[in-house]
Amino acid sequence: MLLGIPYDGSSSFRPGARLAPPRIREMAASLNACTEAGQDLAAIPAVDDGDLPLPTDREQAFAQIEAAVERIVAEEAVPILLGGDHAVTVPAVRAALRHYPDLSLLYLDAHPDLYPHFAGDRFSHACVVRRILELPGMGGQRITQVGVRALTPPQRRAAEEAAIRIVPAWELAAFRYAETGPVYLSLDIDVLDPAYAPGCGNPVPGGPSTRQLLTLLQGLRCRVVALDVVEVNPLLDPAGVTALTAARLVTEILGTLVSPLGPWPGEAPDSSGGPSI
Ligand SMILES: [Mn+2]
Repeated sequence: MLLGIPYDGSSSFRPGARLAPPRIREMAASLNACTEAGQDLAAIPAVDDGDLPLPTDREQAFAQIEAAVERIVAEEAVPILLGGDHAVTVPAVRAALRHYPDLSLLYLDAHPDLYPHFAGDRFSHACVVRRILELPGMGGQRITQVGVRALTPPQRRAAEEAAIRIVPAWELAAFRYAETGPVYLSLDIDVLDPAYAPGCGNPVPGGPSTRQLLTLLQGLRCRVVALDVVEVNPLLDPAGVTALTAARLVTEILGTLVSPLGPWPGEAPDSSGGPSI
């Protein structure tokens, strides 16, 4: 179930992500409903539920996001959320965690988002993982943060204390992710190098290319039960390339939902039948 979340009231810098859902849809229309390798995504009974109408009050907006995600997961459907700034992930994970108590979080982002508060705001998009850590039933051992390259010493300590797995941008080439339980995948477009995704509020140089990230996503060995792509800012994306890239990344994640799980890319098939999940 595709759902736009036009919210950017938690952006700390250069807001505009509230405008992303229609822009991502517009650019997605130029892509075939197939993955790069030709998997037919029409095999997924997908529904686009439009954009969630949201009030300006943040507490009410978060409550509505949580309720919307709860409705989708209750039907065992996969919410595909188009943000919005990254703060929308907090109510979405809360709802998913209620339905999947053993939920893991795979968080792709240049930033660790582990500030206890940012400029006095506990629900800034810079505090998302910190708030998720506080959710009942969620522990740091179930959180993997990938592509990080903006880790301050206090955030590093917070990650270590919570036993979060941090995979910095410079270790991405060797990264493999396999998880047997349900996974919430949160993709901040700023995980990409700004050369590939310039249209975001808080870019950080030194990230992976679109090619490297696509390969990483295609290599996931897990069951994604909910996903979001956040922080695309159409005000900073005049050519639409960031929105288009977001759409492309989503199609490859959807490919992991329809394909039988095979060997890691570049590795020989496992005679035991591959990873058991
Ligand atoms: Mn970020």
